[in-house]
Amino acid sequence: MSTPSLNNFINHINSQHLPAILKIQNVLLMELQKFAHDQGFIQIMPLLMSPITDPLNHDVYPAELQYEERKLKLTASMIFHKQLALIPENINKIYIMAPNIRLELAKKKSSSNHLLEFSQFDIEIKNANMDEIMAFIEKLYVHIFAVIEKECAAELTLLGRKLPKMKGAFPRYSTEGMPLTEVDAFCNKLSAESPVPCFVTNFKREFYDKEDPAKKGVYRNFDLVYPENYGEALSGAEREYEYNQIIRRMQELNTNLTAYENYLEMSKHKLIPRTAGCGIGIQRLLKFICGKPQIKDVCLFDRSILSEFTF
Ligand code: ASN
Repeated sequence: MSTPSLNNFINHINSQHLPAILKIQNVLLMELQKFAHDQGFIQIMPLLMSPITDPLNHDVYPAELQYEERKLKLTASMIFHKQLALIPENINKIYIMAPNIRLELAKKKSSSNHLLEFSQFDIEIKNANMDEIMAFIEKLYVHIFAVIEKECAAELTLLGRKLPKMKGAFPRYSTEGMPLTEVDAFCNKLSAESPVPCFVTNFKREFYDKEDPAKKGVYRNFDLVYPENYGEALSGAEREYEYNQIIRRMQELNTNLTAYENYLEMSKHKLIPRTAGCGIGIQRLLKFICGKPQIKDVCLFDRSILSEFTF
């Protein structure tokens, strides 16, 4: 072939490991949805554009479309739509297979765990607290790992992967009292040294993660960190839903309130329900299951940072 980029693509698409990864991905996607369905969750369709999307806790290049007179943002996460989807009576638990676009600054992020375009298995539960979400995750991981171990034994052998044991009751660590500058290093150390996934709680980040009403500066949110140096798996939280608190949190973070006009109006009229939820990075989970070093190794089409975008 004439270009290195095409050669790389052809080698990747013909690699022996790829069909095994795709088979595992297939079982993973089915089981995530089946598990949520069996627990009474309702599946919601994802959206790709909206006047508002997740402001994120880090800088990315803007991802917007112009449609007629309007500017619409490409979905960075379904966070606000998850809250709104829980407004109807009798809709209490939802999940979404949600594609997200995040145009990461190439200099700032390690490319081994970041994609510019990825998908989350996003869940949200009405009137839940973060302990209920963490308990759901523990059960989900135990289930997924058991099914994949059983149904994908041949593929795991081909990949040379022995799955770590998932027993649930993942250890929990709080960053309360820890200087902000030490939190990343703490999570990295856990990922390197813990034999099992760990929850880390209390991150200062986006305005929609709830601040503990009893302890200012402490947040009712969490990440799950994978062992074996696989890093961050997911993030989740109880959400802010009360108008005064949302405004205060937005102002603290210098958020431009104009874009959020409709959202703020809804909260002013007490129409945003109290919810908690999380989003699991699907490709990161697949990478961990398959024991691959780079996130692009588990993607049919490379969308990693510095991708050549061959196709
Ligand atoms: N999906 C995440 C959550 O539910 C938010 C995110 O992706 N930033 O908390």
